[in-house]
Amino acid sequence: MKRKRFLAATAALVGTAASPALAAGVSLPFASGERTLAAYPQKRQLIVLTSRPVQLETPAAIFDAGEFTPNDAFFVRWHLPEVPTHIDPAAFRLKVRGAVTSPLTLGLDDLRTKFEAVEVNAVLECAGNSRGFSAPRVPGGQWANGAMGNARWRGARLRDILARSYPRADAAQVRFQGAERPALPTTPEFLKSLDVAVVNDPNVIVAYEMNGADLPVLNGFPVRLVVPGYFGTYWVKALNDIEVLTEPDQNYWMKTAYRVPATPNNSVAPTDTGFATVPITNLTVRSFITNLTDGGSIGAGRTTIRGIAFDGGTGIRSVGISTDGGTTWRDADLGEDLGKFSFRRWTATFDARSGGRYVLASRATSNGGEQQVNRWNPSGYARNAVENVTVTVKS
Ligand SMILES: Nc1nc2c(c(=O)[nH]1)N[C@H]1C(S)=C(S)[C@@H](COP(=O)(O)O)O[C@H]1N2
Ligand SMILES: [Mo]
Repeated sequence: MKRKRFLAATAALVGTAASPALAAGVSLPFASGERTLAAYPQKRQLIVLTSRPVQLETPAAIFDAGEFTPNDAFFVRWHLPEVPTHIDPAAFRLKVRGAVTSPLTLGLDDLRTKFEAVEVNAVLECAGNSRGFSAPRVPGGQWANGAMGNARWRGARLRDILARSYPRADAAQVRFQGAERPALPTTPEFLKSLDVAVVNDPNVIVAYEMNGADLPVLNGFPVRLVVPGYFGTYWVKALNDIEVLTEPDQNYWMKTAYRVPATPNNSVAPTDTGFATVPITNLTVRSFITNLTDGGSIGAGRTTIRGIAFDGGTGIRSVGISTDGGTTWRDADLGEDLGKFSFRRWTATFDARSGGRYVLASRATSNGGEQQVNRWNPSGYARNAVENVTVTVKS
């Protein structure tokens, strides 16, 4: 029954961009930010960045509704044009192979029943989130701030799975691949690797549930890697192959793509060349005002500013709020702590004077002491600048 429903839901994914239900567009606040909205299978109306591969952005209003991003509103990012659309959960197999003593082939039931189930609240953010705001502009998907989301992930610990394969003592990295393959033989396959120290982190899981439900097919059904604190590029979707390597991975997606300058704040000047790079790892600390929009107008009187903050895994220490464009700051009240990898809500109030104009800003500090900074790099990765939200008060 379940499987039939799933196949029906995904059938519309095959073929053209005309299949999803289209709605009116949106205009994102940067050059060429005109986008259509479309409802893909298992998704509500989301902002379409590209349709082949399908890349969908979460509208900003969703982040004001709660700390967790609903599955049907969660952003979607794939690299290769042909994404998995027909996955039979009964036929699904996850292989563990390479530099191991006992290679494994696991079905979905094995993952659910043979390993302890654990849960973690964690933000998934694309390294290129907010890239559209980079100045000067940089190539790549021109995302606004919606290539991120927070979910409660449930699954088996990666280290427990690996332990059953008895990795060899000379294991250096572990490589992950999902179900999709390139359309052309010359295109590199999408492969991502993590150091042995990272795969042994008990927070890293092979997730078969997202917010208490199956993963949407566009978010990696039936299982995906969840690497709390790390950028989304490592969170391999439709995961079906785990290979233990004895040497650092030299494949395109590790050696060439998803690298940042090995400089303070991973930042360079647009004219800089010849700098060393390293693979991107942890999320940078960020905060967003979620209930007020830039250029909007509000009523006079006591006004609530509400938002979210998160970082790369130490948790949020404080969020500063300014109503005067960053001249003065005071602390917002932090909401419930849902774990160090989760969105953390915050609120503050201010008195909005009739006819006034306020340049609002939020600035988070992590428990690790990291603050939001202005950075620029050629891929627009890890952006976490303090952004202004200017509102005018009706008189
Ligand atoms: N199999 C597979 N997994 C993947 C990718 C991909 O292209 N193929 N893209 C990665 C990147 S860069 C990101 S940001 C996240 C996006 O996850 P989402 O689509 O569930 O939001 O998936 C990651 N996992
Ligand atoms: Mo990404």
